[in-house]
Amino acid sequence: MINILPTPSFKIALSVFSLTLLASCGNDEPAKLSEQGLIPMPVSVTASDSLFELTENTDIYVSQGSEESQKVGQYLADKLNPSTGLGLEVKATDAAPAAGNIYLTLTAADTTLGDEGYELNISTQGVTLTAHQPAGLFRGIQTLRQALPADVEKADKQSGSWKIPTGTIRDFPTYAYRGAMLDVARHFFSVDDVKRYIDLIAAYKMNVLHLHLSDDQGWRIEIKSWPKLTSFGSKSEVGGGEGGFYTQEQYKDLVKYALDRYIMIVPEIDMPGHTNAALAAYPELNCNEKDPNPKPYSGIEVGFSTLCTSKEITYKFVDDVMRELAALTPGPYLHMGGDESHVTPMEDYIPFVERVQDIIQSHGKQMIGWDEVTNAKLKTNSIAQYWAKAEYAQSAAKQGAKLIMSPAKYAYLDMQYDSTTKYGLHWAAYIEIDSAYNWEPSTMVPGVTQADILGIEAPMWTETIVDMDALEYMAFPRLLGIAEIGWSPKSARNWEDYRRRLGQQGKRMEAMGIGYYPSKQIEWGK
Ligand code: TNX
Repeated sequence: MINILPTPSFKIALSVFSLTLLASCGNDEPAKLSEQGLIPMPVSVTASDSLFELTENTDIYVSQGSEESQKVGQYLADKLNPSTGLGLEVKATDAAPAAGNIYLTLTAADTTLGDEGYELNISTQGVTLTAHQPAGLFRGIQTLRQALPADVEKADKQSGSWKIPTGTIRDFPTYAYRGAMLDVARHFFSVDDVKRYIDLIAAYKMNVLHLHLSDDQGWRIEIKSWPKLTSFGSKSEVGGGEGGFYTQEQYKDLVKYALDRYIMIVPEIDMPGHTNAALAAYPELNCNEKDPNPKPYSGIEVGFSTLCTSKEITYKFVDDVMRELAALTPGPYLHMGGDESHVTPMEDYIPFVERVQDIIQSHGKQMIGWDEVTNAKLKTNSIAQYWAKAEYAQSAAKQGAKLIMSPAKYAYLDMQYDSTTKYGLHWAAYIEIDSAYNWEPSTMVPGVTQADILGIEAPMWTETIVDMDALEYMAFPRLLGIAEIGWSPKSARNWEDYRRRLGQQGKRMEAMGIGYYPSKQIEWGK
């Protein structure tokens, strides 16, 4: 429920406010907390009419003994210090600090906040952020960033004052799984690129990065027991570029970087289709080793390759790959793709998926697969990722397996905005800002209810996306809408209000250096 309560002193406050506006210089005076343009929209915002200002005396206090809270405090300091130049320090404390500070504290008592919920109290005396878990503190500091002037996101020192409107926000997510997917197989993205994407999705409270690590065009993760996957299979990509891969050390670094931001990485190895890179590296994985003997592929057709499902060596391969991936993955999920296996007969596809599911479980993980895997018998802890076919989503729900909702027509970030967009595809739809926002996971497919849905995900396929500029242009601003669909209650979402808030986010994205698509549907704030 959204709770925006004007106080009786609203009118007086408003006139004081307008006077201050006239007198201000540097950063604009902030709007009320309820008018800040927060995305995702919190569960409840109660605005009062004062301001709290960060000064040179402000520090960030965190509860003594919580190393994780300390790290969250440091993340906040690292975001605020470059632009404000205020030199906020992170200090441990066993009691609420004196007035004028920011206080991050955990409460054992308030379990209703869940793992990621938080309560943010901003008064003239300071800021108190309370959560049940450190992840909640991390989500809460993203809201605090958005309550500050947009210039706070800039990388170098800005002039102006750092005022935050007062009030209380109580907030927690609707869906447990709120993801972005990045295809690093069609075009390879470096460790630093992926880290930037992680920071950007973290700012909008997403908690999953799904990495599509293999496809026809390249294999991107070192597998020690099958070294040619990378020594041979990583050296290609769409358009003939040199490709690339992550060593296991680099991958572990990414996993840790994401975890420090309370984001889980879900690794995907696509099979039995989308496997040309593996088949070219290891001809024995083809049914007929010699004819055809696949070559590295740099086109964008799909559906022509398959692992040989009738050979035992295929399952040895899958077992080795999944074992090594499981060892690199602290989270519960391994994604086995399973999409568009057009040259695998259905009578071979079904037992293959079921056997891969067993292999994944034998390594202590749960399987995720694209919606076609519902042709097989799914375990109830397996997850189907809906992208195209309603009957597959219905089959998952009937089988008791949960769903991740990624409807291509609304959630695919590689779809063009309109026919003039310089990157992207349009096989599913042209997706303007309103269509990326105006869909509701729990009513999308008849027979699939909120209880069947683990969460949502916005995939970025990269056939036409060659670098970070293209990626950011396609992801932003649509990703903010998808993040809101995953986080905010259905009752708090409405296009006109979102449109206004997104307009305000424009200068914030600019300050973060995001080259977003300046859609004409939005009035972008100056
Ligand atoms: C379909 S969505 C695919 C991908 C392509 C994408 C391009 C899905 C599970 N498979 O292989 O990259 O379309 O939009």
